[in-house]
Amino acid sequence: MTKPVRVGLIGYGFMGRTHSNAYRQVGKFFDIEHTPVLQACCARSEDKIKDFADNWGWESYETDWRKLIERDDIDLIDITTPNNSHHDIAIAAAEAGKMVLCEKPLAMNTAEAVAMTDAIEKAGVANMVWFNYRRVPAISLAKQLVDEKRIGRPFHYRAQYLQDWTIAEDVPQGGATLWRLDAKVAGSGVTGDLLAHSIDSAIWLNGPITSVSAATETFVKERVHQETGEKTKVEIDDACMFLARFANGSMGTFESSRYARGRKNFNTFELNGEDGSVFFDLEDPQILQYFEYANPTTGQKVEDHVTGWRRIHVTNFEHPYMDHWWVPGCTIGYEHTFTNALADFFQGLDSGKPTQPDFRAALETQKVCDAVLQSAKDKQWVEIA
Ligand code: SOE
Repeated sequence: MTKPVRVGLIGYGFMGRTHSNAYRQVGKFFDIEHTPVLQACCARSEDKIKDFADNWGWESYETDWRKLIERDDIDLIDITTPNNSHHDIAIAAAEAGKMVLCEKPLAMNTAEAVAMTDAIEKAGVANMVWFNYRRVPAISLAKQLVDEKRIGRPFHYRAQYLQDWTIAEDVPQGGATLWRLDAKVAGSGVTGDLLAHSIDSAIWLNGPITSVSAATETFVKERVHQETGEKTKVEIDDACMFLARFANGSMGTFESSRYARGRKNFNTFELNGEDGSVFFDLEDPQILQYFEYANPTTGQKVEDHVTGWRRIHVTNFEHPYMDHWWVPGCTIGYEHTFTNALADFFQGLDSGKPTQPDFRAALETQKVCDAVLQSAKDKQWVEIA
């Protein structure tokens, strides 16, 4: 029997579109009891949100998120607005007893993330944070290989997240589209925006991070602010590199920049263990590279003239999520990671086994982000509590 979940989506930008698409697709591709109803969307600009609602098939719209939360025909609030609004919206939604989904990073900082997690847990409402890359089938397969103990004792974790869209000095900060460059709205630069993804994947694949040592740089010191038209100091990190120690004894390196010419959304990681390694690159998203040194069933070590890295084309029915899409060999893309995430969320409601990452998991990522920024400021290692 179908159980409708009436969704109220806040925000109509890039993420508003990816989520709307996922709500439209999920019930068609996944066998789920709880299915979304596109009940209402919300943004301050009436013209924009009306067009958005028409385009994506939302049944109604609001221009004040508090009104949306007050509506008794809404079961779930989905937050896709800029980072400085996540805290207030999430807490109000939880207190109103709504389920809450929130875009990453969870909050502007750890203090906010703690308050949000407390409110969510006190209300006991279903929740999830949209770290969508976990739902790339090749990344989920990497997690499966780790869980199957094919990697063995881990030694190294290496992540890069590179883009190049802020190199030009005349890119303004602030405003509707470029809020990611405004620290007052975004909280931080690449650390919260890009490394949060890398940290979430790292914790998922390799366990908790216990300490970090970081350096950040802001290459363009002043930019015109879109709202005031005035040149003001840029307070975000344009690039960030950090060393990490994991609780399992392995070491990590993380690098992120929006000044890596030619790199548009280059999100990679490699995990090296005693028995094997995995490597992933979002610019080659269907492929998981795997080096097998020890046979997982016999335990036999293999290194001979035909041993080498395998490029596993993650498009078979045996691979995570793929049996829900097309036929073997037919690829899926970026937008499907959001649909896969939503399917996991609704399956969690169906089974009563909550899905991950929830607010508490995202709080751990937030703590690492804050420790990274603190370390860069103090020029010393920072432990994560
Ligand atoms: C930044 O350019 C951005 O849009 C991030 O905000 C997203 O989280 C990332 O997945 C793609 O890049």
